[in-house]
Amino acid sequence: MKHSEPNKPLVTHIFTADPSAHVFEGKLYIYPSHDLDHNGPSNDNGDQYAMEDYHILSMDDPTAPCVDHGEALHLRDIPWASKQLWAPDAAYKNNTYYLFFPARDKNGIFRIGVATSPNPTGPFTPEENYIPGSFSIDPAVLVDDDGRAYMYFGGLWGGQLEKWQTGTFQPDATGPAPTEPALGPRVAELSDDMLTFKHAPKEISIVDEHGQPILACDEDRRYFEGPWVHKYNGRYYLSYSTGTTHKIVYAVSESPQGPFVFKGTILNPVIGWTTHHSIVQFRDTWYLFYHDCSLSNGVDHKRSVKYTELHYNEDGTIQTIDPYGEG
Ligand code: FUB
Repeated sequence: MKHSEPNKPLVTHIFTADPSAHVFEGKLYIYPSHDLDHNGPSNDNGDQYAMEDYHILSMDDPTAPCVDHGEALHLRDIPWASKQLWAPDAAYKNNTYYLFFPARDKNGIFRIGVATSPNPTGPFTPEENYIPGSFSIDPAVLVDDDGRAYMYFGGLWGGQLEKWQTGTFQPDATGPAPTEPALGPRVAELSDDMLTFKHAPKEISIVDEHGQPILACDEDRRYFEGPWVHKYNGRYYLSYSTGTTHKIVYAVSESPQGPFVFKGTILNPVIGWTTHHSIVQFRDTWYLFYHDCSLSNGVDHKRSVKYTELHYNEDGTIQTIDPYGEG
């Protein structure tokens, strides 16, 4: 089998996107979306992302061959879901692996579900219903050092976050005016069994260096989708996609629920409209997992998961990565 290399597709026999990477049992496990080819519509609603199952990938280390463990969960086995298995994440707690995933419910509204397995590669058994009170897309779960677990989620446009500003689904709602604060991702602490929220999701505040909210018109910095939270030297780093400006950027907080202070860019734009990432430490090196559309020559819904090293400066800021630069 082929060895894995930085900035190269981890697998080429299927298209994969939205990688959530974790170290479980001393190995790297990647929980991606599984992109499907089709001739359906492509639009701002994200209809082109018509995924139906999840395949989990693993590597013994970043130079080892990447193994596809096959189908771990399929749409047909999720009682509440109708279509579009988008970006998932996984967590380990209570001697159990949890797969968190968004999908449209039978009314076409994105919800977030959970499925469990004794193994990091599944197969995963879904719960009968989605997590009560969940909505929108792109769950990312941080199990903190004290054992408390937090889910971060939310995405604009196809991800429907604008439609939840009142707390209930408003099908015709649009985002805030350009000079209003941008919408933030949501956070909810998970119950000890990881199957429900402890409280209604709260909006996370992302502010600039003066403590002023990032505005909706500030498309180089405002939140769009794909949150990820990791800890470095005791501080919480929230990273996310800016959507229309195609960057992965980050903000830092002393608390897992914010407010987060904007810091800078982690990843410059990749080939393709979407950009989606995760950050993980393996042994003593930090890695950024991301995707692009180079293998499909730019077809937005045929993406490939890659990784590269991530480096911090002495003050805790992160060095910006050029996905097509040296190294
Ligand atoms: O893969 C479908 C959607 O595209 C994800 O949920 C977003 O983060 C974007 O990558």
